[in-house]
Amino acid sequence: MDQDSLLRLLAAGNGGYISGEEISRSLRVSRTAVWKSISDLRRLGYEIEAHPRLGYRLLARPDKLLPAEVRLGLKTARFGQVVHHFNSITSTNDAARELAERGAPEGTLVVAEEQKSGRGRRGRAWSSPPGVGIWASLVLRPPLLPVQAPLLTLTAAVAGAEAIWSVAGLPAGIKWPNDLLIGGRKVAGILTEMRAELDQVVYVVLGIGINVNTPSFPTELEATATSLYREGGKQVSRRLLLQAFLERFEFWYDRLPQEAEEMRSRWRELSLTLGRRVTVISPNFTVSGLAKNIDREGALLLETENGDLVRILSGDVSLR
Ligand code: BTX
Repeated sequence: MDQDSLLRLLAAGNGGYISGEEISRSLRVSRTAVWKSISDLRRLGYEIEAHPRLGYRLLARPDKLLPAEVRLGLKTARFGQVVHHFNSITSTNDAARELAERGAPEGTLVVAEEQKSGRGRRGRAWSSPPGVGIWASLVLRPPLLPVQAPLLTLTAAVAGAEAIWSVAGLPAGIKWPNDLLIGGRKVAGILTEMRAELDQVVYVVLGIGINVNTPSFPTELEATATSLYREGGKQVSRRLLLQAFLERFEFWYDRLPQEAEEMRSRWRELSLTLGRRVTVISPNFTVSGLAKNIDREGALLLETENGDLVRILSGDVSLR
């Protein structure tokens, strides 16, 4: 039986009873099948009361990003419609890459309660403790050239900032290329990895980590990291936030590459980097200058002291 439909019915009851007969009629399954699916949901952590005369009543849903939870009320066509959920995993990007290699459709989402070896860029670690964040990766098959792939990081950053604003009411800004900051501290990061041929992207795995209800950070991150809970003083629903992210990301993604200009101007509004004197550090060079703009492919344009315009494809920015 379709678990999503059963959950939708129970959730629509708003804590009231719905009879087994009504469920079996709407879903066109036997009463025994209903009972079996109710048991499955209970095993996943749903608290469901069964009353001999009145029927079933949903008392509590697990605070986990289970597939049925992510899909319940999700307004996307593709992003997050197929979900692979893990209680614990090494890295959602690795699992999504394997799925992509095996032909997973665009929009396939891997999400975990906890990552044991969550990654940032250049092999850096991403702290991903259980139950308090969104650690998720999407399989994408974008109609882009490999050189345009950085646009995806910008697009996801815009979607992340919009989702945080709409669900938590907090203003997150974007630090080029892949960080979201609140009050100067990192609240989210994006890791984009791709497989490409010379003239075509085969697939992209786009991973996003958002510190949602993290109460405190390891000592080494205490000064530079923050969470929505720490900024706003209240718990934020990871489910609603993930759904908002998927909806905003799909919206902008579907406009690439033809209508990328609209996304770029939204990016500029949310940017913490443009108009600032910055230093960009990458393994091969360090360059300082005034951050003037981002170009069509998502590269950062810096004006150096002697007036040269330098185009930067990747690196770590420090805002001065
Ligand atoms: P980044 O290389 O820009 O940032 C990594 C740096 O951020 C670390 O070196 C550390 O200083 C700091 N940091 C580590 N953990 C956190 C945290 N939880 N909050 C704030 N700062 C932190 C950023 O890389 C990209 C991160 C992507 C994470 C997602 S989670 C789902 C997916 N799976 C996976 O393994 N990575 C991505």
